[in-house]
Amino acid sequence: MRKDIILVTGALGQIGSVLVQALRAAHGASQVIATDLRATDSALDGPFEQLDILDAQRLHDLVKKYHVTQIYHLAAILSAAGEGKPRRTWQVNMDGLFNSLEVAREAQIDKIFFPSSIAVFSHLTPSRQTPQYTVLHPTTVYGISKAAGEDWIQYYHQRYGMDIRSLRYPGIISHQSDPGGGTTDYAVDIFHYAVRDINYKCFLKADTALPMLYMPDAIRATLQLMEAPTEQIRVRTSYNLHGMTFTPAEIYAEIKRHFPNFRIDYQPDFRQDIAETWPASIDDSYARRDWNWSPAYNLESMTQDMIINLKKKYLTLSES
Ligand code: NAD
Ligand code: AKB
Repeated sequence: MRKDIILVTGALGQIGSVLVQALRAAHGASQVIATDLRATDSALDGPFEQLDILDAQRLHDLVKKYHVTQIYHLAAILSAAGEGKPRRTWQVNMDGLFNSLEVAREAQIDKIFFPSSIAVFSHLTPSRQTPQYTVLHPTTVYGISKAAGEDWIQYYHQRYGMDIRSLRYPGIISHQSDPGGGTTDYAVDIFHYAVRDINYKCFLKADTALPMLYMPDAIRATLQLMEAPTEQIRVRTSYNLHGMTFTPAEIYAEIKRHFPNFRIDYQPDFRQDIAETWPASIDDSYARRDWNWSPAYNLESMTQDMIINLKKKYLTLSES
């Protein structure tokens, strides 16, 4: 069996920066090639290459140079940022996916990971316990690109026999990295305000319930999916994935247990309209059944862990 050499696109983003560390811990630092449109000035513990995912030739050259065997294609423009630049978002999200799929086909890459999102759903989708197979009709350019991407990866699997695996991530909450322009970003931002003792202006209404997942669970789900035997992967579009559901009022109440003086006020903007088209909770029974998915964190344990880690982070920053 050949040794895995993994190329990650969008590796400096909220998920990529944590996923690269996890992949390096599992496979060895030199086996994981981090790439991103942005250059990095931080000291990485392994190879990094600047890559615009729209540059198919450079992607091809990097795959050849490093003898890449797996691609984690994370580069994308997210829901809120995407509404400000719909054509660019379509181009990056769709052409970027095609470039990854085509290079993988030519180079006979073993496995590809493509993250989808709860953004594929809409106001026409059942909002509670949203089923795996249901009506989609997304309303953001980001959601449209992810829904189309899910169909394309299934097409490449059926037509070319390629092993492409995917998760519909909910909003991801992390202390290690900042979110990059999504509708669920408030659930990370709120912690940064709370630990610094600053009041928070929330861009969603108090009662807007959304599905969320804590980063350690997101990383574990991703690695578990990618390591599962091929015959266990029965969803070839994208697996529903769920961690927890809460509203801004509920996360505020949970944070207030740690910071009794913390204040929030609600100033909904265009992201409220996006959030209202997304489900409140997700039925992830296919993931549970096929590759034993089960989240470890709930609202209470995630909040506690976020606060411990962000307090440490700000303390270190203030000391440096
Ligand atoms: P992010 O916005 O934090 O990071 C995306 C990265 O892609 C950035 O580092 C950016 O520089 C890079 N990028 C943008 N355009 C590029 C281009 N042309 N070429 C190469 N790189 C480019 O996003 P994230 O939160 O880390 O999300 C990673 C993936 O997971 C995305 O595909 C996203 O749709 C998906 N996802 C994320 C969430 C979430 O809550 N974070 C939820 C669902 C799905
Ligand atoms: C966003 O809000 O755009 C992302 C997502 C759920 O895909 N966090």
